[in-house]
Amino acid sequence: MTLPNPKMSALSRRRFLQTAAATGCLGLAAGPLFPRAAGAQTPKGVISGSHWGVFRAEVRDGRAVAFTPWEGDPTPSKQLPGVLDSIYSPTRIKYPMVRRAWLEQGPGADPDGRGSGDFVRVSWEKALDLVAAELVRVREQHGATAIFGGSYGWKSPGKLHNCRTLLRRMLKLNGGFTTSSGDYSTGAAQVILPHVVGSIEVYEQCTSWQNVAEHTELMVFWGANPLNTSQISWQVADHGAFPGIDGLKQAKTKVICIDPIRTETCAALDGEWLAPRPQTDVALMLGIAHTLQAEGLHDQAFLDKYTSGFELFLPYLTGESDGVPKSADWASAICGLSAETIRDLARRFAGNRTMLALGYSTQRQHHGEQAPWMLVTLAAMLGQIGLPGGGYGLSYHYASGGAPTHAAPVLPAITDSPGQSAGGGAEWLTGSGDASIPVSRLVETLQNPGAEMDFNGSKITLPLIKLAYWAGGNPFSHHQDRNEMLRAWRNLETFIVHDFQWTASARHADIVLPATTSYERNDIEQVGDYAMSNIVAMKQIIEPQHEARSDYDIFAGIAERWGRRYDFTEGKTEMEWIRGFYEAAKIESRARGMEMPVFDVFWDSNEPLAFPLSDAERNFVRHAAFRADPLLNALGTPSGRIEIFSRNVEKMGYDDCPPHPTWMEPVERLGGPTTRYPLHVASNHPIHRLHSQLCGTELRKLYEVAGREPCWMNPEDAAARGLQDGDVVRVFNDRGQILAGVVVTDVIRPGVIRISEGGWFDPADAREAGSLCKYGDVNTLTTGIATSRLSQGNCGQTAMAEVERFEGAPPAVTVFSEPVTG
Ligand SMILES: Nc1nc2c(c(=O)[nH]1)N[C@H]1C(S)=C(S)[C@@H](COP(=O)(O)OP(=O)(O)OC[C@H]3O[C@@H](n4cnc5c(=O)[nH]c(N)nc54)[C@H](O)[C@@H]3O)O[C@H]1N2
Ligand SMILES: Nc1nc2c(c(=O)[nH]1)N[C@H]1C(S)=C(S)[C@@H](COP(=O)(O)OP(=O)(O)OC[C@H]3O[C@@H](n4cnc5c(=O)[nH]c(N)nc54)[C@H](O)[C@@H]3O)O[C@H]1N2
Ligand SMILES: [Mo]
Repeated sequence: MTLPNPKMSALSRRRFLQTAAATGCLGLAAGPLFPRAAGAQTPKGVISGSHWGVFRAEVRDGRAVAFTPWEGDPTPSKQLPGVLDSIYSPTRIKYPMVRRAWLEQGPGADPDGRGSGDFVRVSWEKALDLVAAELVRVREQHGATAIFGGSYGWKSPGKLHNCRTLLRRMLKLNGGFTTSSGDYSTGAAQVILPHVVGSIEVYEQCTSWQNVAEHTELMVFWGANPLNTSQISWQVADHGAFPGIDGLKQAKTKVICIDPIRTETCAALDGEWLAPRPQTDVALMLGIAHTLQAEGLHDQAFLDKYTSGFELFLPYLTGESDGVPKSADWASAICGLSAETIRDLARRFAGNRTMLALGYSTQRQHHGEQAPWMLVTLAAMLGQIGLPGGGYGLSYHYASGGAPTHAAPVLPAITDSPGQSAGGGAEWLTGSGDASIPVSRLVETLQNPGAEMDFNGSKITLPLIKLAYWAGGNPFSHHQDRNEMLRAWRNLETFIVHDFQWTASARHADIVLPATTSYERNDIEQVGDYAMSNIVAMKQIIEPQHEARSDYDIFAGIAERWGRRYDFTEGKTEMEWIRGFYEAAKIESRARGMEMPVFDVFWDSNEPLAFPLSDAERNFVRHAAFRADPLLNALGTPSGRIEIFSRNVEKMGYDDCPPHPTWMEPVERLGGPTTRYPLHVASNHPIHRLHSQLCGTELRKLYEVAGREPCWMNPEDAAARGLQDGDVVRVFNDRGQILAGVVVTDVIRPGVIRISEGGWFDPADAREAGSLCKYGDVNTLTTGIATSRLSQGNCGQTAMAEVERFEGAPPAVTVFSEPVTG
């Protein structure tokens, strides 16, 4: 079965089994699971949920007027007002639209004209006829794999209206599609870490925040900023990381932040700020490891008992194998921290109970496999993995990892295999012989159909793609090297997009279908990707706006044109699906001694349904079981241990991913030997957005500078270019050029600028790849190369550029209004 939630379902299922066992033993009582006492006054508003958390919506005259955070949310996201605004923003797509050239001349017509905004409004009947017929045409002419249905992205949560799953469900009825594997978040880490620790690790539960507050003496946030990135979750956010951070503050835990930016987390915890050159973390880690070994501070007993291959890594560390000792002095020359600082870090890591909390940016870079591998190696040398408050955690910054897991059942979800949920699907529906590519390699695929690509020990033949279909993602935001992408996109005959916003992807589509927001339909979801604290009704708040339809209805309409509507819907209504998911969870729950209320009581209560938390979970320690018994609880690696040297990776023979953690120069970096541009571009995750989501809302007023995306600069770099706060600048390199607005600040390291990912791509001339982006899409500057042949991940954090004042009157930003339509 394809798991509907690529990020969390593996975790949820495994953790469920563990918590089920734990609470079963404790015999947690059944009983009323609603937090509010009977008779207490219920706050006003319809309960619903989103990536930003649970909230109540007030509606006046059919219009949503306020989203108020749920009282159970410890730290509501400041982005919530933008979520409300997104329903009514001027960027809302109102009607089905077709690009004029495509409509008049057919698929593939004038591909350079994509993005110039010449759309024709059509009826829903016409739009669905066109899509249904085009999918059949492409399948018949080129085979089903010529349809790309990867559709990666941060679609809204909800067990039913999962537009990515629904898209695949529909495409399967047409005989299949090419899909994608992995994600843009942890593309490198999730492929290398199974070789190292036997699981993807990046989405696994961390040692609980409470345990950390109690036991950790030194907390290291290494390229991790939970106070920003925990605002959102893949499911409905619980925001459990915020009380977690508070706990550290109260415990007065010593904090070190290794980051080119003095982050919110660093400021709030009064952390010590160390700012090495970006993309040099592996060298820094090696310098620390070398010091540990040279000074006998490493834990040989731990290495002997729990790891394999340290003796094969050691000659590299000492320089015996290549003549280059990876000493603190060596590391210092690369990363820019002093050798004394590096040695001091080694001594402090070893002398304290230390937790290494790594974010994802250090692996979203060229050779991004190495940083997580080396961090695990460093933690293994420190010997604290599996001890309270020690070791490493790879999701303290993501979706509130570290917030303990409640004894909740797993809510089932709609699957991409029609018929399956009704009890076993027909084999021809599921076995469609689909092709699959690593998620960030679509541009390469469009340019090189038939070519072979290495991927994690196997060879993939890149399929010929003629049609791409996206629902719930924004590739013209998330993919790197925008101009190369524009050129590759010309090989597509048809690009279809569902969205509710006129994103750059919608603007570059041939057929645009207006989707509802979550707030215009009913759904159900779990609260907290890790916490699983509640099940919440995501209730419909208002009627669909303009002509918007839910993705579900759109796909059902397409299937209907093939005479397959019933196969898609299984004859169920929206509420029947939701009720079915709930009932299944109720049965699972009962098996664990908990009685959930009947569905109608839950739905009508207008309250999230809370689940209990055991003391064992509250005190969860990652890898404690492995430490207690490494034979019984062996890791899923060939040796059952932490693999500092991997025979499997060795067998693959990739020159860009050797069999032990290794420092390799990225294609470009600050201070790099062959790098042409002087400034590193940090494309952090935005403070006031979820990627590109909400960029079209009033929240932009909080951060835009002269109407553009902000570009943070150190005073030194600004002065060297005669720039001041508020200046409009051109940021450029060989790949592209964008406008941005200067923010001079000393919270950023000299030599680094920050332009957050997700700014809407707004080309001055859409017909010309390479033209100026007027608003500030940072992916116009980043490199599209892969991390390595092992994982083929994206390198969103690999970019060098120059900044200069923009002379003359800057062109008006046009991306935040509807395109010109006929
Ligand atoms: N340079 C650089 N690039 C990066 C990153 C970086 O750090 N640096 N980060 C990467 C990462 S980690 C990620 S996850 C990606 C994110 O990339 P995306 O997930 O593609 O970005 P979003 O802006 O969240 O796009 C989601 C889109 O889905 C739409 N949507 C939401 N709900 C629905 C729905 O119910 N139906 C339909 N039809 N549409 C819906 C939204 O309006 C929005 O346009 O970006 C990646 N790109
Ligand atoms: N507000 C908000 N929260 C989000 C998201 C969002 O769009 N907005 N997106 C969500 C998603 S999908 C994901 S995958 C996660 C992403 O989570 P991350 O990938 O961890 O987030 P980033 O902001 O890319 O980077 C985290 C920190 O790494 C630092 N950094 C950048 N390059 C380097 C480097 O080379 N070395 C070191 N040591 N530090 C470096 C940055 O300055 C930043 O403070 O966030 C999630 N949370
Ligand atoms: Mo992500």
